Amino acid sequence: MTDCLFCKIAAGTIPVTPIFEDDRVIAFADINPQAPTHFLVIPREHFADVTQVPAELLGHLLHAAARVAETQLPHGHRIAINTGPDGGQTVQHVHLHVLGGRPMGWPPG
Ligand code: D5M
Repeated sequence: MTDCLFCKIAAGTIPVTPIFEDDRVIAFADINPQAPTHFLVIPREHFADVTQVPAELLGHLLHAAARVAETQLPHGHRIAINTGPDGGQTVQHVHLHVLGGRPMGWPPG
């Protein structure tokens, strides 16, 4: 989608420093970090939210997030997928938040 922020990041129009990337996904630091380490994992292909993502790609996104977390966050991490207005989603291109570097509270706000 031409007016989608994360499509522009995936296409390289908006530059980011990739933490990890392959032919289907890219991971990069969140511009507004909510923890000492906070990165996003997005598919290169546009899907508005997690309900639209095919199972195999969803597995690949989660696997990529876990592999990067494993190397960067040895004490643990949280993966979150905000979805829709009640879920707090503000960018309408599915993305996994990976947070760590401090103890996480529960329940989340
Ligand atoms: O999270 C959307 C997230 O996207 C939010 O944490 C900020 C982040 N964001 C927005 N623009 C950028 C750029 N340009 N680089 C990196 N991160 C960005 P949501 O779950 O939709 O509320």
